[in-house]
Amino acid sequence: MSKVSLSKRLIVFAIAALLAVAPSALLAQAQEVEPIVIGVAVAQTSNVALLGQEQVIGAQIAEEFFNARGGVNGRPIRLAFADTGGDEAGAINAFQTLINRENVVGILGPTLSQQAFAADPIADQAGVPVIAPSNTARGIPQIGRFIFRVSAPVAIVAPNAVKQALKQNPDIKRVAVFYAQNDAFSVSETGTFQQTVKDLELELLDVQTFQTTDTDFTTQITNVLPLDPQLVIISGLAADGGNLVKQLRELGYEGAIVGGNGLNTANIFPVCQELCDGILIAQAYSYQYDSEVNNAFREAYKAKQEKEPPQFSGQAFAGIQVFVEALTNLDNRKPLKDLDLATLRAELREEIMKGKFDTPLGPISFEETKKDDGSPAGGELVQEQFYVAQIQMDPGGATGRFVFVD
Ligand code: 1QQ
Repeated sequence: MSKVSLSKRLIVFAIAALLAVAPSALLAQAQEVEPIVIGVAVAQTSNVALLGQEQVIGAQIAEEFFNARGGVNGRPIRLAFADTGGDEAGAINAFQTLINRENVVGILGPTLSQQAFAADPIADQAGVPVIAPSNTARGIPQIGRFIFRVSAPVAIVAPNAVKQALKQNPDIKRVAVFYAQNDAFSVSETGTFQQTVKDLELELLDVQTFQTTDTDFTTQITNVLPLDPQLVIISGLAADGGNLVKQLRELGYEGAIVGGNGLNTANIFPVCQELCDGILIAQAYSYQYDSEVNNAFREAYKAKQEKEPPQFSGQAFAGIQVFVEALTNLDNRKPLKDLDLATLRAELREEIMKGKFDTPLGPISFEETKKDDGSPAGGELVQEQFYVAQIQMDPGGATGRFVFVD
């Protein structure tokens, strides 16, 4: 018996003695209000924390929000956080800790697709549902039956930013593309961007590669600038992407810039400062979306952070919401207290798959996918609304914001 449960038993016995009721009855009640533990495995450290920090905030707001509304039929949830850092090994460790030590019912995470391809198979084999809050590469739900995402795939989201660049300047013809070749999401996203360039009958002048750990992009930029691009499209992560934008401008590039999902955070502002101004980024969430749950989330976020909620926070909130509502639906069908952990996890997978959820992202649901060999896989997101935002920096470049333009 652990120290915690020993002391809990002593308190229960003391209360029972005072009330002169059977201790076992009170113990059963104490057991019932044990929180349901949901794991959150995102990047709280490393460069990837520029993206992961926003997920922590979104998940914490969801925990408070749903517990204030009674949790899962009166039983509170508790989020168990495990830091993945920025790489695959960190994500695998965090998943193992949450699955085996925290005994979570499911996991929200990890931050990067690159990490998901390494860590998700572990959860899938253990029969633990995973909801990806920000994994947008092709093939994520196909990792396994227990894998879902609330982050719409790049193939659907990314083209909107290129179309918006053309709306703003219909003369654009010549396009250069940059991407981080050591990151699965960036490779997937650049494939979509390059296909979009072809579909829109633009001229793809050049494709330059870099690493997410790079800080100096002079070689790639000086290769491209003589070709006189009118649009540069970047697929990378926040620090490298922000530096690339900064150096493009410093070396004289004046045309349009489309950034991918890895640049989709105000945490790039300190990197490119006023030179971030004008970057177009497609969005799977808008704080302006008018619904009861989004208005409540927006208010809760603003009360804490004194700014509008960003996409990664909105998606993390939505992921926790899916867990809470699917658990509630399951509890209504089969009381959770009657299920062992393995059964609960397996049943939760089925509830997530068949649920409909009214989230800050709008109404969402999931559709079954298959692996390449035809065997059943996880749930791909079905979402209706997408947007485009443009970064607007204040003079001096210390502050700025995402302005929705579409
Ligand atoms: C992915 C992404 C990241 C840029 C989100 C943080 O979309 O890795 O799939």
